[in-house]
Amino acid sequence: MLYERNTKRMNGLRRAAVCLALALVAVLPAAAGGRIHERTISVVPCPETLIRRPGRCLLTERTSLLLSDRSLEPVAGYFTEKIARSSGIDLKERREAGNTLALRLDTQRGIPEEGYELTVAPDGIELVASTGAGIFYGMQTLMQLLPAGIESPTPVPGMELSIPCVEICDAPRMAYRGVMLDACRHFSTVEEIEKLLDVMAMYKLNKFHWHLTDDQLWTVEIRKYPRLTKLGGVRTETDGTIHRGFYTQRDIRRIVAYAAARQIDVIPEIEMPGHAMAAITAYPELSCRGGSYRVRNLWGVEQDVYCAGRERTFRFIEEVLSEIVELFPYEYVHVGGDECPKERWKECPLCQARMKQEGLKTEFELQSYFIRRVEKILQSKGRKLIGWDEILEGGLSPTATVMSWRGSKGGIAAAKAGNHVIMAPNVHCYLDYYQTKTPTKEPMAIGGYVPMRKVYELDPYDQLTPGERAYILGVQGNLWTEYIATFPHLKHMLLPRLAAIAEVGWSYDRKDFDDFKHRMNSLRKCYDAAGLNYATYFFEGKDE
Ligand code: TNX
Repeated sequence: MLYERNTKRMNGLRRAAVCLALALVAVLPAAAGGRIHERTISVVPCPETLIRRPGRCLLTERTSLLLSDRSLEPVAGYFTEKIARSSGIDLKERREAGNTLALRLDTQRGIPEEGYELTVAPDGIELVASTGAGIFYGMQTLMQLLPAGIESPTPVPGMELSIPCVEICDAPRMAYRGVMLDACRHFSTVEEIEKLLDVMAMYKLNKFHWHLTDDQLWTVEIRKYPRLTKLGGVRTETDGTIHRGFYTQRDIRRIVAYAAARQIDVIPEIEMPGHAMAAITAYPELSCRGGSYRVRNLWGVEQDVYCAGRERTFRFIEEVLSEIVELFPYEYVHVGGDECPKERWKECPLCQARMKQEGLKTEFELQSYFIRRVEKILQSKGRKLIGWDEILEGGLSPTATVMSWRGSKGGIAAAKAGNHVIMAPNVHCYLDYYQTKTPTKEPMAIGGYVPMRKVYELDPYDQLTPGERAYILGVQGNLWTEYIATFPHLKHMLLPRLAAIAEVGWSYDRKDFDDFKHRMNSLRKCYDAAGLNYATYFFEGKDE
């Protein structure tokens, strides 16, 4: 049954006025020395405006679910299943005497693409957005207004679905809010990745960057090159044990669909020209020297890389990317580009001949030639290229998107040059780094020190003019897995720091660490209810 209540159409101007009025009401206590948000209501990432209204709304078996549009059924289903699982309350589309939960698409109202307006009143809840994504995010907010038990995978006896009355106007500041997972150093199963996507969705993160190939493993099935996973998908560790794993194309499709149901795009990363040892082990003819290789079983980088002089290399890359773009129906493909040693190229007659022929003066320019050629391949398939900030060296293509990891310098330079940028500086965004000043009391990590506050302090717009800021697409947390061998450990590294990444991306201009801390303290109960492993340092004040 569709939603038929005769609601007033609100144009963009009127919406702006409502949001402004809400903002004024919400900000007033802050100006008087109070907090922007009422202490009892904790939403992360922080909404644009939130005001508390008197009273509460109770969802019960008699609550009618009203949808303005059939296209909202999958989004509604996602949440009704979740509500049913923990509370036993099965929200249905029906008309009885009870209150309502109304989800409405309205493209006339000027609500930004991922934004929403949520009104909780005693007689019902109204959620309006211009897209399904907006409805999804509004529902995620609603989940955080419910008791934490809503996150429980099993029924919570006697849980009342009571929600404080509020009016919320919300939209993200940044379009790209991501997490990267390295599947190569330690492999994650499909089920584990699905759990990661669930957590991302909770925080309105919308890009899953999947690091699928590296020196230590090739983890994506490519039909044309079966040895990539047969030989490149397995390594013998230094102690003789075997580490293996790869995703079949079916697995990939499953993850892509699972992510799509959570409004998450999946960005595959196929590393080149370095970090390619697993591929070269499978197909040594792609290297400068040929011969026989082994998938690397130490961390750090390998000297052998793809040969930039052979046409065979580019044919291989084109054929691999053809299958990749079929699997990942999104705008971007990440091609790595980081940490490529140039030693082999210096000694390789074919690479040197290529440099001469193309008029390239240094091996850095050869790397740039490599990436530009690959970018053309992607463009011919209608896709855009993302690379780590090393792609700046030797000359950056004007159309490439830079992911800044060696601090923010590369990203700042790229934005000033008019390139799009994703900020993932290691000093703020490396979730494989330690979380406290006493690493000996933490599980072993790669090094570094990135406590919650440090993540939260990331300023993706640092040193940029208002015009240059437009080139910053957003932010990303990176989970490299050299020292993360199990899924509980992975969650320990991810949570709660992921929440800080989300708040930087979604709520950039209203960040307030003390307020965030308070909200996180109350949302911690959601982790407990969901049975999620997380690091407790931040909650115990041990991370600063
Ligand atoms: C650098 S970040 C790397 C990765 C490592 C990571 C460890 C980047 C583009 N390259 O290969 O796993 O450091 O923190």
